[in-house]
Amino acid sequence: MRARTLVWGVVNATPDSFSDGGRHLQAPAAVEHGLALVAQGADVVDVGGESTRPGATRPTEAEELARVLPVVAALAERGVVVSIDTMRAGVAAAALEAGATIVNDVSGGLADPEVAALVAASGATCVVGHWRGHSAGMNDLAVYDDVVAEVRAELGARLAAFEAAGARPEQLVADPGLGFAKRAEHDWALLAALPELVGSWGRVLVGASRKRFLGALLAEAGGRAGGPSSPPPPEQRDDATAAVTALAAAAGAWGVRVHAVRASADAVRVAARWAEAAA
Ligand code: PMM
Repeated sequence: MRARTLVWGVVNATPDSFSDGGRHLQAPAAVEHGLALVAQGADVVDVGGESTRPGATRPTEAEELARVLPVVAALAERGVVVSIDTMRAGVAAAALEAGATIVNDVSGGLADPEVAALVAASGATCVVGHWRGHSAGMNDLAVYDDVVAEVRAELGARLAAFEAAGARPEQLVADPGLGFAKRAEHDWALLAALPELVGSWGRVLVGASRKRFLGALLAEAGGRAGGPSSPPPPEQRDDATAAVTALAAAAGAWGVRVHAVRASADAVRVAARWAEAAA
């Protein structure tokens, strides 16, 4: 039987995160939020200190470390499986030292080439994302003739670079990078190709939670009775996110990364039971 899709809960330890408005800026509040996500069914808690919101400016490495390390250490201490969401090898190394066991690099090692060597040396699981450039300019890079073919080729090259640096294929998880240098039509095309991506890479993580393409969908005229005519705010995109989770799980996703855990935790269990009955 295929393993159940894992649910990653997001803890954004950033002052400018679009999705939680910086409510978890203080380490104790972020830790409490992470523990609450585990209680709601998260298998992994993903801690990040750099907002990747389109147009966001980057924190210094020292700022990023100060935001994430206390949160990573406290959650790991409580037995939580912690992932560090960072594009910096220095931050990833310190987080692994503090008890994280997974590195989540949305840039797939492009922002900092040292990440691949660190992953190889540490043996940690690593999410390798498809990415074309930092948030400040990424919308200009959302140009594709065939988004699925280009993401497959570009992300395939990043996975190969990790292996060339010494990482074992079993350590790596591929992520198509929804919203990273992608417009809504690109995100939908990649989701539609998920079975094919899973066929190629085995372990695929999907990060659709609260993203712009879901806001745009919900704002479409006739999208839903009584629905909004402009994109609803991020925290009103959680039902649509849970729908993506169910479909991603049915398509064989290894994991989903979400802000609101409970509905997705239920959705992956429904999908697993459904698959079991169909087997
Ligand atoms: N998206 C964001 C941040 N980290 N990590 C992975 N692996 N995949 C994603 O799609 C992803 C990510 C941006 O969303 P947020 O600011 O709401 O956390």
